Amino acid sequence: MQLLNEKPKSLLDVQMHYCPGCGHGIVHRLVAEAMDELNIREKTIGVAPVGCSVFADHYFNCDMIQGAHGRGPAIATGIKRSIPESIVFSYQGDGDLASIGMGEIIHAAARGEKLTVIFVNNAIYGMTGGQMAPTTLIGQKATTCVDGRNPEINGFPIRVCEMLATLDGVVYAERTSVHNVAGVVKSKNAIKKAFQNQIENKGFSIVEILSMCPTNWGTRLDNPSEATKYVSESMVKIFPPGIYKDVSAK
Ligand SMILES: Cc1ncc(C[n+]2csc(CCOP(=O)(O)OP(=O)(O)O)c2C)c(N)n1
Ligand code: SF4
Repeated sequence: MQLLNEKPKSLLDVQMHYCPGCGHGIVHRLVAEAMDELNIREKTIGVAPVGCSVFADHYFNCDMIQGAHGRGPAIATGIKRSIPESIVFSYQGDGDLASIGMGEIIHAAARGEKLTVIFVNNAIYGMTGGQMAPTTLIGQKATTCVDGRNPEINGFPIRVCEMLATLDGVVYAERTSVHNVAGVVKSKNAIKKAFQNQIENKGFSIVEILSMCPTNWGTRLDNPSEATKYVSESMVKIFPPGIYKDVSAK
């Protein structure tokens, strides 16, 4: 019998703790597949965030370190500068990267640190129970805006890829999603490219991946497809997938 699909070697054979329908597990698999295919597992060092993916270091089969909330890019900078031959990635949620860690990500990008950033945007604080994030959509309900995000009170969602693409240190910024098969395939290619850029010693690369949080979006847990519909019907309108910067394409 021909084996068509096997677990990536860059993932440990353990059960993940994510909720049914969560996008983090899919993104983990794609990162691991990219590491396997580029044959970089043994020299890769990942920085796990604070957020639902805080246990990413229990799942990836490469060297990992856990960062304080939002500090992934600073920790990754220190690792990459002291071990330049390593491949370093920071894995972050939208609360981690775009709220408490906004200063870190902007300055790492502006400095052109040779890092790969995997940014999982699920438009909410998942781990702490569904508070509003900088990426929460207008009208989206969260525990800290129970009637829905109101721009008069809560401001507007932040488009991270568009913003970082303006910085000269950034060589690659792409937004994808994992809510359907086409999005998963594009996410995989984007993650691979973001690692490839680092292998070629280019500058800062970020992949923003729109992802589902059925638990805190109030969608039915027994029907995770309601959450994928929220991505396709609402999130992509505010956060259009696409390549926002690719210096190598010039
Ligand atoms: C310094 C600090 N402030 C606040 C927290 C509480 N906290 C833990 S996870 C989190 C938000 C995580 O949201 P996000 O980064 O979007 O990740 P998700 O859980 O949605 O994947 C917060 C505020 C913390 N752990 N440390
Ligand atoms: S709370 Fe949301 S982000 Fe966290 S594991 Fe559950 S579905 Fe995923």
